[in-house]
Amino acid sequence: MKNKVSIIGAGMTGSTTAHWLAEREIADLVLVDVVEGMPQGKALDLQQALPVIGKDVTIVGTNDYEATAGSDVVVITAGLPRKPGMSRDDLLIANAAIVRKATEETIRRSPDAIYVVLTNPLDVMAYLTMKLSKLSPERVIGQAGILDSARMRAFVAMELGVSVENIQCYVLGGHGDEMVPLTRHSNVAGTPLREILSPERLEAIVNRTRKGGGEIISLLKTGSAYYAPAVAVTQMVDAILKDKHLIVPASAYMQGEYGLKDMYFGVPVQIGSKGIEKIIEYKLDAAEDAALRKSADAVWQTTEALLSLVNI
Ligand code: TXD
Repeated sequence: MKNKVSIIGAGMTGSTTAHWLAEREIADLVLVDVVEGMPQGKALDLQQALPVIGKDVTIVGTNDYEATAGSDVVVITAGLPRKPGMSRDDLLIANAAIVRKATEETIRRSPDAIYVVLTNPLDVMAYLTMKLSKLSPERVIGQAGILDSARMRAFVAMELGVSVENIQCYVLGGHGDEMVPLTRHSNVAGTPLREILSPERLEAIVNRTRKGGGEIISLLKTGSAYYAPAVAVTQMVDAILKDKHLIVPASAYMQGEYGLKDMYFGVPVQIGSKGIEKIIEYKLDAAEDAALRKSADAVWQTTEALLSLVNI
């Protein structure tokens, strides 16, 4: 029997995730959106691309959650971006309502699913999904760290003219401006980044990584990044469906790890068929620890704002 992945929100990241996943031929796909005709049209278009690349999966586009029944993985990308005049709290309320609906409609049809959440504010929306679904925390994972680390890897590759395959970077913390690129743990074919790049160049790469999402938003003018976020989700779904025990940074529920509790936060995790199998605790130096705490404070503030605005 084929696996089934439902993607809620067939916008830029949702439909691009469907594209990357279809290429891997690892699951039948369902795209759900509130806009009438749009998920149906995108699904049909993508379905018609598959004869050319020789992939046999079924892609359904719909406005009805019924088609999501029995999903192995549910990906939540539904949400609104911030519009002029909208505060972060306004966005929080709007996206919390959307994520609530997506979670409630999917969990009763797919009680055994693993959830991968993408909607912003990411760490808090993953928290909300976990609370509303009443799933155990390891079954709800937020995507941020693979993307942020991939951005840093791309910048290092561009700087050094080395294959991206040789570059490992680890960005932890919340998915926001306070994220923590761990330069001490990042390397090029085993050689620490700090031994290859000058402190100035490294700092420039760290700063560009932190602002990586904003750089793309200001270039695109409408909307935000979608190729890299979508392929990051795809890697997580692949690791779940193939039970890969893959270690990547992702947003996970903290139960004392890194001294944090009752919040979602970006840390190294091991992903397999049951979701998060393990949270890995790096030994951090004082500067890394301080940066992580600052990032955690920012996520905690948004989590508290959610709790004051939304009943869960
Ligand atoms: O790495 C990350 N975590 C991020 C997160 C990287 C990129 C995008 N990030 C966030 O994902 C972004 O800030 C948004 O909160 C979500 C979705 O971003 P995307 O770029 O895909 O936005 P779009 O193109 O506007 O798509 C959102 C879709 C759109 O088609 C809406 O009609 C739909 O969500 N939508 C809904 N679908 C189903 N159900 C409901 N209620 C609903 N409301 C809106």
